[in-house]
Amino acid sequence: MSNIVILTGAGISAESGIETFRAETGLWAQHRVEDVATPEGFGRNPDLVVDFYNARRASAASADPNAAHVALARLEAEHTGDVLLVTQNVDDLHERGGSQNLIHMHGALNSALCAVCDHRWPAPMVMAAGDPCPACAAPAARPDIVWFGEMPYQMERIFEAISRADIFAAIGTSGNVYPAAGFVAEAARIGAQTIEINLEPSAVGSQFDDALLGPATQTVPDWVAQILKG
Ligand code: BV8
Repeated sequence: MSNIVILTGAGISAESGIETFRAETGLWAQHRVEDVATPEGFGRNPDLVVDFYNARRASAASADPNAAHVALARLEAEHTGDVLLVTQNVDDLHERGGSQNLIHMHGALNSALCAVCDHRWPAPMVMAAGDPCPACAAPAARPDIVWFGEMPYQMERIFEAISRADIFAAIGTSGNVYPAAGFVAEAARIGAQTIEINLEPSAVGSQFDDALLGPATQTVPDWVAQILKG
């Protein structure tokens, strides 16, 4: 009975029509990271940042989970060992694809956060800078997103799961952003078998034992079927 930890990135949602970050036409080609994905950027121009996430919330709402999301939910449902899904993605396609044991380590578009009292509530489709917090009434609503320089969520729980992993898989992530890109090194250190599932090798591709190259809607169902066959 093997325990599995899976890390996903923007590539698993690409075939659902959601833009990735580092493709030529990707999100970071259209916006400066410093302006839309840092606390400093939010401080400088909260309207720009809130609008950036409003647009992404709308595109996620009009997208559907694809065969890769559904295959990971099947793995969680049918595999006899533990399956933990850690996503860097802020869309809700894993949930809508049926995954339950899931950590959004970089936050979620559907959640709002109070910058004053840390209260969280379901985000409206259109958030405005200065929206009042339902708990403390401060005009301090912000997207519940982990920006650069902020601590990703549930890191202890993630490292605890990696410490018990027999298999670590990274799917659709370019391996540019830390600490997520460092998970494979930790998995390898404790002796897990590591596999990278991507269109092409990532920045940390050389650290994986195995690779499955191709579009996630083909490679992920194949990989899940292989795991479930035992
Ligand atoms: C932190 C917000 C510290 C949400 C994002 C070393 C250690 C620790 C930190 C650092 C370090 N070195 C540098 C840092 C700082 C920084 C960092 O990593 N910088 C990088 C750029 C060098 N890290 C941080 O700031 C992190 N915080 O470390 O805090 C700390 C310590 C104490 C106290 C306080 C703080 C925070 C990182 C989170 C930042 N937030 N986004 C949002 O807007 O969405 S990052 C952003 O990039 C997204 O979250 C995204 O998920 C993430 C990674 O991108 P990918 O998902 O990989 O997407 P990408 O487009 O890059 O790649 C897509 C891949 O899919 C490609 O490989 C492609 O081939 C593949 N693909 C495409 N289509 C398909 C496909 N694969 C299969 N099928 C397809 N069809």
